[in-house]
Amino acid sequence: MDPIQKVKVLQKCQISPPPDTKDEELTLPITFLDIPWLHLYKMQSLLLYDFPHPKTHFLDTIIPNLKSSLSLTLKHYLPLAGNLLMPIKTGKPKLHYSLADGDTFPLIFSESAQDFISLKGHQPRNSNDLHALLPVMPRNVRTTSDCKVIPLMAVQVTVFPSHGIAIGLTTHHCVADAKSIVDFMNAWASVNKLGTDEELSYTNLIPSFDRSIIHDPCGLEDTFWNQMQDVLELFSRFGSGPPQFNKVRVTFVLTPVDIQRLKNKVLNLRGLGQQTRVTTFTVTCGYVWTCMLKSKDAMLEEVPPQNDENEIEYFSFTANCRALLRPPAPANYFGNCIAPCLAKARHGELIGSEGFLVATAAVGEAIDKRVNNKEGVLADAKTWLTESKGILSERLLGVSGSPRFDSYGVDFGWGKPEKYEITSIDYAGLMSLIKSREFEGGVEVGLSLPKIQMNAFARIFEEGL
Ligand code: H5L
Repeated sequence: MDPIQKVKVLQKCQISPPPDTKDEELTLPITFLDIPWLHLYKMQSLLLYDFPHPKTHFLDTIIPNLKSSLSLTLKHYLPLAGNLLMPIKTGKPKLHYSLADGDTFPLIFSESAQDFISLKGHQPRNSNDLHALLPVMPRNVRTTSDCKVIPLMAVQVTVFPSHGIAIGLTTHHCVADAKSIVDFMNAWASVNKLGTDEELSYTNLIPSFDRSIIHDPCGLEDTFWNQMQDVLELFSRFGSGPPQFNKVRVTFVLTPVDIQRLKNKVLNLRGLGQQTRVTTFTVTCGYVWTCMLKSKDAMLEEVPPQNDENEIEYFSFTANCRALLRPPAPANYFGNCIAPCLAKARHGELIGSEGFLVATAAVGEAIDKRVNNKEGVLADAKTWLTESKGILSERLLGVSGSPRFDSYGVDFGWGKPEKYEITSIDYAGLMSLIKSREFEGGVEVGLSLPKIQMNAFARIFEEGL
């Protein structure tokens, strides 16, 4: 496999909110909903745009516009210019922005000679090729006498002269979930396109940082702190450490027709009176989960051991719980407001003739348990983390992203992105799931797998549709 491609760095900038920003300082406590994500410091995504202009246009117009629009957007998204303050001995971590401390947002501009047309495609691509387009965020910016100062976000904008622009983000998950990050990108893009932040207030893209709406009457904060050690290894895998290279990435598109076909299959397979949640999300996840397990088995040179059939396989994802809290959090709540969900079933059942039904039903049950809990979404929150204790990562597939968010709406004035990739799926057993660029009601599934397994997966996936 080739090494990571190189880019030429053109400029390294530090962007500050504009001088007329009202707050010179902002501190936000870490809530219990942030705690599970405190160790995922390398969430990464990439937006690719067609840009049929020479490099001079990028240098003279695009760079100055992106700098001033980012500054104007940070006025509303101050925590992203700040840091996570992680106490070394005692005390609680917090998010903190301070003008006096000189807090700024890192923005890098670079140039690449890679083949842009190939990078933006769906076909198998070397996973290494995308990583040069993502900013490396230092683990700590500095250490003070009592805490580590940990950066929260960095952006790299790369020009492919006469072909394209890539915007790569590296984000610490403790500051925001996917909904908040997609809102921020839509806000920045809107300010860049229109040259003003005045329109933001009409679009629900002005974030709310009000932590008082996250009630914790049952002491979940203490519970989560105590339980985190037990699941640290598993949770940290999904966005820390080095990416596992020697992989290929492929995007699989499910059109509304494919999705309807999958829904019909479940409806035909399930018994009369059997209640299975049949939605785009459940059938897509159920289908990819079973194809993934079959592709793993297809790579085994020998017949798997008998008891493999009885091993429990797990499928993890999250539910947006803004509307589910009592009282609900606003849709523009900026931070983490997601609840982990875990589906499980026996290996033998999942790869059997009714495996797709079993998988879809298990995903649906995990949603019902959390989202439709009559006692409220937080009713069983004490078990959210311990549910995952002891799970082997080889038996776990997770989801990053969501088709509910407008990833392809991020228009900086150059049209909608040609491609949106969640690149952090290279770190662990993850699939990405976003709404389709081309098909209203369709989805894009991103996978990063060793080449032999990807070939097996692609064959099984196509045959089963
Ligand atoms: N639009 C359209 N239809 C809707 C909508 C909507 N907004 N809402 C409900 N519906 C209708 C549809 O008819 C649905 O049916 P169908 O899908 O078949 O058309 C139906 O209602 C059911 O939808 P539902 O949402 O109630 O149920 P689902 O589809 O079974 O989904 C689930 C359940 C719990 C998953 C869903 O409700 C949900 O919460 N989704 C959001 C999950 C979420 O927030 N995920 C993100 C986690 S954080 C970075 C790189 C990566 C990341 C971060 C970075 C990644 C972070 C994360 O992944 O750089 O910083």
